[in-house]
Amino acid sequence: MKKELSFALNYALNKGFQIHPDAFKILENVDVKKLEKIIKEIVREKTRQKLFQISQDDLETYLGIKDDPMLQGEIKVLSDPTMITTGEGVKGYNALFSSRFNKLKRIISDRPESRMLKSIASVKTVKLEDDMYVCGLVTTRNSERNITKLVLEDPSGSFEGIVFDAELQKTADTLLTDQFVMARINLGKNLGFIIKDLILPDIPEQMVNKSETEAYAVFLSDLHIGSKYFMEEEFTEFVSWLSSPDPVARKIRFVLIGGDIVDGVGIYPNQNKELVCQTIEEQLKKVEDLIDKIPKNVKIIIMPGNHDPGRRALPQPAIPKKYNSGLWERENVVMVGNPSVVSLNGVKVMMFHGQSIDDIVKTTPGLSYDKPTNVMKHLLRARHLSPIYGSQTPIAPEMQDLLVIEDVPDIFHVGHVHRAELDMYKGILLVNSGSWQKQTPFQASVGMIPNPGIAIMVNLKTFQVFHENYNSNLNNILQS
Ligand code: D5M
Ligand code: FE
Ligand code: ZN
Repeated sequence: MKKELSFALNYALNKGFQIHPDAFKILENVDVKKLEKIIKEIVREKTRQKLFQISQDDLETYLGIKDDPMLQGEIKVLSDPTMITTGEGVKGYNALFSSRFNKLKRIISDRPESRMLKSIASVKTVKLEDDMYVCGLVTTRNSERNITKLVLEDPSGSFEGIVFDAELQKTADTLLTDQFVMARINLGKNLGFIIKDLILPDIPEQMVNKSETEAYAVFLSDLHIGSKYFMEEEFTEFVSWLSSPDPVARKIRFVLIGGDIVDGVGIYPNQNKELVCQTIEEQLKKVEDLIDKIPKNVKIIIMPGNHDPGRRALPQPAIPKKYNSGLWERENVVMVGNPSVVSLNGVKVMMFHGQSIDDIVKTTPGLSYDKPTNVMKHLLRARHLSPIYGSQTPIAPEMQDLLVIEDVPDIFHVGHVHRAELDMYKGILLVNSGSWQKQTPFQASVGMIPNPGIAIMVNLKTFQVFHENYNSNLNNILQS
């Protein structure tokens, strides 16, 4: 028994108190630094009442940890790609890109400038005197010393424009291939088009939805269960904290897992040498065992990432039942695809594993792995979760582009890059939930420094953010 605990027990016994076994269980879970103060105050209060027994109820009342039955835990899945119908070959890709264009054109039509929008084919034929607006997907971006050339495409055709303005060039240089943009254009002296302004769909400033009660959500991702670098001890400690008397733990009603829940099998060469569980079934069984330690009044949302079983191309359906029906059958578990939008007591959370970050940091000046929330802002401005087609992130030829950010979320939850980080953008809380896997030899070889072992928690009524750090090597971990 810890010395602080035996001190507390002896203190109460010496004052003539009895301690009920259920109360003892709670004391065992209390932070040892707080034990002395707690026991002395309870003894003083109960001595005053002339009641010499300490019960579970006494402790729960003192610690404010009674689970509040009024705390809501209502979850609705608002958007989930699990039941998608995939198109075929070229036909599928045409449908995908025309859906992308149409959805984003609808989004940008809220802008006043869009009343002056013309099709690309038509601006080529009319005599341009005033500025005109066109919109399209970026097919090429070429930066030379002091100009940037852009090629945009809409259903009527494609057009090349040149950016001369130095400030505007900075914006142009951050445009991603296949991203949607609106351009103000004019005809230059030698009949080329000059781009005078670039307008992104972006997010309007808005009021976020909040929960009526103070329920908390925990944001996790990249557990990599099955990998020998999975921080099993720390994660188990965190899971037992969820049933501890800590007042924050007692208010948790949701746990969101944003992908890479397992390390998978055959994901990278020679992976088997870095696995402690060699099959998907074994890995998912371990997930089940850990999840079973979470209190049953907590809803757990599980979304896949690039290491989880099932389809690799985006959008990804939920982890298929055939690998572990137990997860699908649990009453407190909700299996969703990647990306998904869920409502937690009315707060809209958009969950996306974040595969596209790899492609974006490679081609965009100013963006890097150590500030993933900056990439998340970029995605919100583009109103698309994975604009670049044909790079490392596989995208399936769906009839609809389900990666367009149609609904503005209140919280945007991403993982993948193994760096826990928080930020805000136009009232939206941005959470990158880090990881529970130590730095792997691969990550070390490319200089990626993860900050694993941090659980981010959000009070859904106030949007106040907390975190629990289980990584003894990290002190100041979150920039916000
Ligand atoms: O990815 C964790 C992070 O490591 C993510 O930012 C991508 C990066 N990563 C992982 N494997 C590779 C390869 N082969 N090339 C480049 N970057 C990589 P995770 O999804 O957890 O493996
Ligand atoms: Fe990962
Ligand atoms: Zn990943």
